[in-house]
Amino acid sequence: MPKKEIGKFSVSYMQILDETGKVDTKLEPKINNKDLLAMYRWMVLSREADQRMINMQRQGRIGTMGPSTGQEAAHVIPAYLMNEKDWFVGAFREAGARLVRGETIAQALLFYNGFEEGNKKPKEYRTLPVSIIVGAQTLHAVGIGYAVKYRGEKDTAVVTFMGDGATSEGDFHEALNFAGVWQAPVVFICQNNQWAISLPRHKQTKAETIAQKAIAYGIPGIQVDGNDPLAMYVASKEALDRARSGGGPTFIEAVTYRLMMHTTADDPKKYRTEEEVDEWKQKDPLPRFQKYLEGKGIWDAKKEEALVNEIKSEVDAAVKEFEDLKELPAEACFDHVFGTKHVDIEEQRMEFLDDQKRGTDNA
Ligand SMILES: Cc1ncc(C[n+]2csc(CCOP(=O)(O)OP(=O)(O)O)c2C)c(N)n1
Ligand SMILES: [Mg+2]
Repeated sequence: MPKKEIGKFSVSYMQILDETGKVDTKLEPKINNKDLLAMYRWMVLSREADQRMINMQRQGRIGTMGPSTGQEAAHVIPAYLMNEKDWFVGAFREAGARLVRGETIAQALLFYNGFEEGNKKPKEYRTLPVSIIVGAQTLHAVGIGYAVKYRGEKDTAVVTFMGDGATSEGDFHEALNFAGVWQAPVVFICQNNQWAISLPRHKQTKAETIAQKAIAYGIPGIQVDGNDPLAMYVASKEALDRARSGGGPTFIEAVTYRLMMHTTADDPKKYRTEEEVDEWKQKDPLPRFQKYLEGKGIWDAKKEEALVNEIKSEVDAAVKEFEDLKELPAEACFDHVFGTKHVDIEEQRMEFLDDQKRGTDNA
């Protein structure tokens, strides 16, 4: 019996707006000016909030946080394309996307200062809290996707984010497998930012691309320039349309870069070179998008200056709102462990309150 080829697989890469601001007009999506300017604004707001939070952490005004500077196109654009019926199941490096979804900067500041109130969201708000457990959220997303399908909810997609490091977790592979088998309406977006703390992408996997992992699970996968807002727009829209119309899951590898530290508790100079960071700075999604808008005649230096000032005031106001908040109850950490009151948790709460009353610090 001769051997015969029974499968042939390929992986596509998409870039529409390159580093220099040149556009591939054949692939360029038709986006109205209002949406283009709104997406740019979210990206600039995300960057400013991020930089401010790093400064605040350095000043001891908030706790540890993980910056998303440099990765704005990869998460802000898909979030912009989502609607209120869609579910957002993030990891911890999609701060801009969370702002697009309606979370406030003041809430983010609360979260990074350890206050549960930062996670308080209206019931109908289909955005899950930050998932610190690397990769776990991908399974939550598929579970929700399965429920959406089981209940026959129409026009609803679940979008989940994970990093390159998460793709080595068992959870990630189980999630992709279930999503493929169940044809769950899930859009997986891997922000491949080249690093998982100090572990470089080439030590994460021997595979040439992360996108190709989707093939093994029967899911359409694509590698996209994750610093290209237009490519992210096209890939995310296609994936969302597929999910919402019953076409099943999609996997997007967004190739991007973490320009800052892993978290404010990390010093990246210990494991990567300045040259590498400088090289990626040339691919920054913000100036690239700015050039594109200028080329379309809808942006200029004056508008940029006005936007930057407006956004700085917006962030100032959020910081003030957060810092003006009076004492928040320390026992809030017992409030949301379960959906309803639980006897063990209530016992721990009483013990904690008792300790507080006695002025001991073993709480
Ligand atoms: C299950 C689990 N293992 C380890 C950690 C510690 N940890 C936090 S972030 C991280 C690296 C994640 O890298 P990646 O998935 O690429 O996301 P990035 O931080 O680059 O956005 C690790 C190992 C964790 N939070 N959860
Ligand atoms: Mg990473």
